[in-house]
Amino acid sequence: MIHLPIHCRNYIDGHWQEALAPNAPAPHKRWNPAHPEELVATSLCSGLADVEAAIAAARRAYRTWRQVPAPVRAEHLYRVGNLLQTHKAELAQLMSLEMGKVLTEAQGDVQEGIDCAFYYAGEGRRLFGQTTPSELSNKFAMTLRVPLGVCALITPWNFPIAIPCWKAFPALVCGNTVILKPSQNSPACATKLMEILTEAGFPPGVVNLIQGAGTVVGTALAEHPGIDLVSFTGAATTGAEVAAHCGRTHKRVCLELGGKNAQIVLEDANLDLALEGALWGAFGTTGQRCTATSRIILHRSIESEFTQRFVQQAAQLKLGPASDPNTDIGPLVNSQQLERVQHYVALAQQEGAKLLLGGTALQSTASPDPDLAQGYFFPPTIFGSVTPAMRIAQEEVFGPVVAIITVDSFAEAIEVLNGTPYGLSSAIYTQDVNRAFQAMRDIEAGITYINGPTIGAEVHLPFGGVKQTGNGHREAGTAALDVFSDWKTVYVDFSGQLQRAQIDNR
Ligand code: UN1
Repeated sequence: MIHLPIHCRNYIDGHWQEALAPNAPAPHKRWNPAHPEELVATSLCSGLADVEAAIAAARRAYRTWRQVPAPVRAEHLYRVGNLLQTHKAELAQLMSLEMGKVLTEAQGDVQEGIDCAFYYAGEGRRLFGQTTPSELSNKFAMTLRVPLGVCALITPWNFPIAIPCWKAFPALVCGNTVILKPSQNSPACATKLMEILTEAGFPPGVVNLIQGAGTVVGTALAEHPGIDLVSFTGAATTGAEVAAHCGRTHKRVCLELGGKNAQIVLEDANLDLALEGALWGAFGTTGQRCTATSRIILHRSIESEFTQRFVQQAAQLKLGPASDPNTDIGPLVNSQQLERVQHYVALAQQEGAKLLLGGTALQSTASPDPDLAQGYFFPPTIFGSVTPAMRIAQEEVFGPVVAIITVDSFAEAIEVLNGTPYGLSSAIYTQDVNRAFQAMRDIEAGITYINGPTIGAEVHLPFGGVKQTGNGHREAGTAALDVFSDWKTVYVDFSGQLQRAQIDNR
């Protein structure tokens, strides 16, 4: 049984605390997006004093945490994994109330955190460097991973457990200390995660949490010289601001931004499979994934059959509160997100796209189900007759809206897929092995699925994208270790003499 509302405080230097400034703004209120009259959480609107306190604590803790052997650091993560497992059902229930993810998917979100904990715990015994011969005799050369310092993790609401875990666990196992700044839309999930981290026994200052509304805390962290790295997941526009702040103090910044992910369906595809993939990819998580399928590129020969069946199947999906086990599609996260989706639907119609399904928020329909009348529900929405240059085919919507584009050849499909500023995830359905391999090579995206939906990346593989989806870094897998550590090169000369390198005596 979860008692609401949850008051979400900061966790700094091993203590839960209120905002430090005496005149801090009143706490932010987070409402259940299915029933916006139900208060789920209140969270602190922290200010600069809280940021300073967290950075000071994290810097102090870093001096000793970095000296703890990596396998011992990793033992904390094994405990975290077990605790997440114990609290999985409760966390999933809270997530569905707080940000509207349906229960099965919310459990999947927590499971991603659990997988991540065990994966990076294992990495604690595998932080391998390299050894190499020196060009001089009686000299030895090697590389080792060293931590960066204090890492600020600025995380979104759409994966409120998994994404903080993706960032925090590799950071911690590498020997960094962390400050988590979660979205104001999911403060309670972050609070519960931090409670689990404290129970796992991290020393004071190693893990810290600052709640905040708007950009005050994020900007302060990104500008502060006491932060060594910022890892940010969120909108491309915010990402550009974070990067600009980080640039002024030359700190490392890892950005995971938007997507305009496409699924190609070729003429030889298994249509049943492609339809299932499209439904799940476009409407799972109410389309609020950076990996969501927001374009479907169809070969003209199967366009009519695919579209007809897709519209028919999408129309069967059941909207409802995320905590109801019969719900397929939960609400959007808040009223701003609802307005954004409505804006894009109107825009697509103005551009000449043809609305084939959905398009109207439940709040605005004539006889809404009384139980759903107040929530931010938006039905599966499908546009046909979309051309690649339309804004609905270029810009990220972050909702249950998908644009169908028709093409005449495989080459055209790839060209259309690549023709956006983003490049996160992608999918192609074909039975032709040659085309599958060509697509693997030619699609401009960080992730390509062959005969699978654009969503569902696994924690032990690199995650991230090309072009404006990010700045070249990858999360997850061993790639994340490169984000959260530096390479130190060590030369050991055991000749007993001064050997001069770069003097040409060969
Ligand atoms: C995101 O939407 O920001 O690949 C992350 C997926 C999930 C992660 C999505 N494992 O769909």
